[in-house]
Amino acid sequence: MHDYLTRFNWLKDNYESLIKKNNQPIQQLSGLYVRYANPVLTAAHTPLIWRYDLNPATNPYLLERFGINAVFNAGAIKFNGKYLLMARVEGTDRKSFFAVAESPNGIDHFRFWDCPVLIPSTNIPDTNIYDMRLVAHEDGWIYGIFCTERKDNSAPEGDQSAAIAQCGIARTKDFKKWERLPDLITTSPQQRNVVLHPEFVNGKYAFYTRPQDSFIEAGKGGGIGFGLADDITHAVVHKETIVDKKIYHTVYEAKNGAGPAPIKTNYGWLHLAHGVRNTAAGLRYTLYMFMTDLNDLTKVIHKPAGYFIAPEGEERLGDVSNVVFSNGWILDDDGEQLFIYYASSDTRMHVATTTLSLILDYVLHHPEDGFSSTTSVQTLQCIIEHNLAYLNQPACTTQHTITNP
Ligand code: M1P
Repeated sequence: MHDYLTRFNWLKDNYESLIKKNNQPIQQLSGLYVRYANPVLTAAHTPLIWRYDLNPATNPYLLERFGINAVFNAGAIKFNGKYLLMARVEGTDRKSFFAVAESPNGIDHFRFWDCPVLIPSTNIPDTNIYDMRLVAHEDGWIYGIFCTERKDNSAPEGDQSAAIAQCGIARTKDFKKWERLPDLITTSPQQRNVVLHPEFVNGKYAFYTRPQDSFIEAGKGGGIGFGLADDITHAVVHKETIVDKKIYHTVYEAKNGAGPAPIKTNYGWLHLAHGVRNTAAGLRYTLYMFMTDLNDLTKVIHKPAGYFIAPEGEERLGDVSNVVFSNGWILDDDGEQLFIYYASSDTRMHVATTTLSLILDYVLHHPEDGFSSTTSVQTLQCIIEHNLAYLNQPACTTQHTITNP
C-alpha cells in the first residue's frame, strides 16, 4: 500500500504539473506567427482515470491498463467561451478515437474531459476513425467530418493492411451527444481530408474533398476537390471540381488535402491545407495557405509560394517523422486573434498564434510560385531592387548576362 500511494502521488503530481505548465511564445524569423515552447497536447495529457485502474485492490502495482500512443490531428472550435480541441487519440493498440480537451486561453492548460467521445457507427462498422474537422454550419448544427477506415475485403488474405478510407459525418449541439449520418458518397474510390464548407452554397451543402485512388496514393485524384450535396442526411457529391491541384516540384507535388474549414474574410475564403512532397527520406508534410473567391469557391485568387509552417526541431521526429498536419484553427471572437493548431509527426499537438490582419497581408502580398528556379530568382531580384531603391543604393551591379555559347 505504501508503494501504491507513493506511485499514485508521483503520477498525480506529474500530471497536474504538466497540465498547469504555462506555455512560452517563441518569436519566428518569418514574423508570420508565434510558435510555443511546449506542445499543447501529448499522450501524457490524457487523464489518469483513462490509463490506470486506480483501485489498489484490483491494481496493486498501479500499472497502466490502457496505453496511449499519441495525441494529434485535432479539430478546433471555440464553444461557450472555451477553446476546444477534438483530438485524435491513438491507443497503443493503434486504434484512434476522439476526445475533447479544453483550455481557458487556447495556448496552455488544455485538460481532457473525463470521457472520450463515442461516435455511433453506420451499419458498416468503422475499424478506425480519425482527423475530425469541426464545422459550425449555418444550419445550426456543429458537424464532425472525419475519416472512417475499414478493411478492404477485396484484398488478398495475405494483405492485412489494405484499407478503404471514406468520409464519416456526425453532428452535435453539445459535443456530448452525437448523431451519426451516412458516410459521404462520391464518385471516387476513396476519400480522406474531407471538409464541410460552413455556409450553404446555392442552398446546398458544400464539401472540400480529396479524391484518391487507393488508401495511400491520391493518384489521379488531382488535388483538393469541391462538390455540392443536396442533403446532409444522405450526402452525395456527384461532381468533384479540383480547386487546388498537385503540381510538379512544389511542396504539394505528391498529394495535398484541405485543413480546417476555411475562414470568410473581406477578400475571400482563407484556406489552410497540407502539401506532401517526396524526398529521399520519405514523404514530407508541410502546411500552406491559399484564398478562394467569395462568389466562386472553386477559384483560387491568391496563393503564396511554398509552405507556411514546416516541421522544426522536435516537431520533425515522431511516429511518422517530418510531418506537420492541421485540421483545426480558431478565429477568436474579436475576429482578429487566430490560433492555428497543428500536429507534428503524428505524435503531438502544437499551437501557433497570429492575427488575421497579418495572415491577410501574407496571403495577399507574399509572392506566388513561378514554378522554376528562374522565376524564383526573378522574384528575389524584384525584392532586392525594391530594397536597394528604398535604401538609396545603386541597383545590383554584379549581374552577369548569359550569352549563347
Ligand atoms: O501520416 C501523415 C498523415 O497522413 C494522412 O494524410 P494524407 O491522407 O494527406 O496522406 C492522414 O492519415 C493523416 O492522419 C496523417 O497525419
